Amino acid sequence: MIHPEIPPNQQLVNDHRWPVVGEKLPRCDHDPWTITIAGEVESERVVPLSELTSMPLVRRQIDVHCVTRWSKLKMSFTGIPLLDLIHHCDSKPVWNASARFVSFVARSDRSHSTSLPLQQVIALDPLIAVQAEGKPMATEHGGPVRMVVPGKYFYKSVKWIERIEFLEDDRLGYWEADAGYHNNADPWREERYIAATIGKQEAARLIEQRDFSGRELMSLQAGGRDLQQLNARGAMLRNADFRNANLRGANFAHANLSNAHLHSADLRRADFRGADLEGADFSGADLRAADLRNASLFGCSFGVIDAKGAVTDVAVMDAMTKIGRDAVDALTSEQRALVENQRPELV
Ligand SMILES: Nc1nc2c(c(=O)[nH]1)N[C@H]1C(S)=C(S)[C@@H](COP(=O)(O)O)O[C@H]1N2
Ligand SMILES: [Mo]
Repeated sequence: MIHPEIPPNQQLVNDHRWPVVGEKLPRCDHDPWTITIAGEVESERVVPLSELTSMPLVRRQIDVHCVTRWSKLKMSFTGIPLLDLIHHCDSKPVWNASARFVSFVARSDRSHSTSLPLQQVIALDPLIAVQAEGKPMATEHGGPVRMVVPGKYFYKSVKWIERIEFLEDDRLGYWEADAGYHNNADPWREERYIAATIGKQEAARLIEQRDFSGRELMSLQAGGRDLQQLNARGAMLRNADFRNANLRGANFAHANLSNAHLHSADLRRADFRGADLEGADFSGADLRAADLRNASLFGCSFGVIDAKGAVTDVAVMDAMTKIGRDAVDALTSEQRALVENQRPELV
């Protein structure tokens, strides 16, 4: 269904589900949790979590939109508005005139981070959240304390926040620098990814050779191509375009096809075992005898459902199509029904 409050090409996740995306745990560290306000500020401040939670807490309803096409509307988060925290001691802002960006850094093994322009921080008024849906934030969702930034794809909301740094120049975050995620991340403008990582000529050569294994090919344009028996094992093909392509017998095992466009592709006997298919579009595709075991399917589409609920372009499956039961449960109820009607083998 299309809802006016859902940004383009997002779908609502089933009621009680909240997918875990990205890192699952904070860094193992026994020091008491603190949040450091640093960088272009008058003086660095280290705020213990206990001090933070003794400040007045607010409860807000915030719509969550993940770049892999799932949304959860009106989630209830409780915490301290970041702007309150940074005005906490003195009444004037703590940052220096030179500050133009804010970097949010996690207490995690890869020191995961993301950033926002200071003006957007002021406009969006992010929450430093300690509870979700009235319960303490679960560890895998960023507990004890995470950022929740309204109005952006959820990758701008860092889990396990421990450092908030004011910067003169932007410092790209983990997904933005390494995975080609769009730095502005506005879901209403579908700012998901930056452009392809390789040029047209190199793409043409790889398509000719039909070997993408292990390569980084984000946003590759391969619509309508003959790629029968393609070897794309372990390839990074986020946001790749394979619409109407012939991919019979292709090997996509362990590939990353999140948000890939596979509309009307011929995927008979294709191997997607262990692939990341979050947000991929399979509507109109031929998935007979395809193997999707151990693939993750959050936000996947297997048919087009219009505003009135009418269904078109349903992907074709048969009794030889293999697909994980858990993965099917993660689909929206409408998408799940489309899959179940095709009677694939649920394993
Ligand atoms: N520390 C940390 N924060 C993170 C990530 C991550 O990998 N590490 N992933 C981001 C992404 S892409 C999303 S969609 C959300 C997911 O939050 P959730 O797992 O609570 O749904 O966290 C964001 N914050
Ligand atoms: Mo995400």
